[in-house]
Amino acid sequence: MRDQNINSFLARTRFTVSAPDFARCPSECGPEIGFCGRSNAGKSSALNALTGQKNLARTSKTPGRTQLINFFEVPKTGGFLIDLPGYGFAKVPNALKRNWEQNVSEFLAKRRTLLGLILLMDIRNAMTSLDLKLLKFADHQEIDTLLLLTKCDKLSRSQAIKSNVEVSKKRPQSTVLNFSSSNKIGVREASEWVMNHLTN
Ligand SMILES: Nc1nc2c(ncn2[C@@H]2O[C@H](COP(=O)(O)OP(=O)(O)O)[C@@H](O)[C@H]2O)c(=O)[nH]1
Ligand SMILES: [Mg+2]
Repeated sequence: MRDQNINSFLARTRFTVSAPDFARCPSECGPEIGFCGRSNAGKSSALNALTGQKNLARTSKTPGRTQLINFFEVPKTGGFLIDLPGYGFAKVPNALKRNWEQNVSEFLAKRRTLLGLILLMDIRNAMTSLDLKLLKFADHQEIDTLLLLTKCDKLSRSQAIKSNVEVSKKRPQSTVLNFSSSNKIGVREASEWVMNHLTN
């Protein structure tokens, strides 16, 4: 698919519904790509950058708030982007943390239409134990994974490349991209990955 086509599909993405837990998710009706990562990793910003929309997903400077599973439809592909609740925010009460693990692991295990998972990690703090746990879980469910090393604009080019090489070595089974929503780095490649999974 050509770049222009990819952008025009993703630009039409629109919010459909939020679910508080797995049981209340809409019925499975098309290929889905999940977005997950620690709170503040840049998930909402990435969703906005990939769809070329400023306010599709709310970006926030106070992390840990979104505990809902948000569905976004990509018209004409029959597919969906799914914003999963963020994790690892220190100030979140333990009960809520357990609730997160329950929701996300249940989603990965049971959602049959989930074909791909995009894990967003701050390039300066990638592959924490929670990230690894999630990736193992995705491997086990045979869900394809794309790792976005976000905010790469915060590092020099050579430092960013070095981080990418380190993560790639640990995760040969994943696609690993350096990414910056602010500088639009990696947006084209990530969009391609999304559209390939939604349309193949
Ligand atoms: N420098 C820089 N900051 C970013 C980038 N992406 C997100 N941020 C900032 O990181 C914070 C968290 O972003 P957000 O998208 O809300 O993260 P989320 O909690 O994972 O959804 C916000 O202050 C953003 O402005 C990026 O590519 N570069
Ligand atoms: Mg967010």
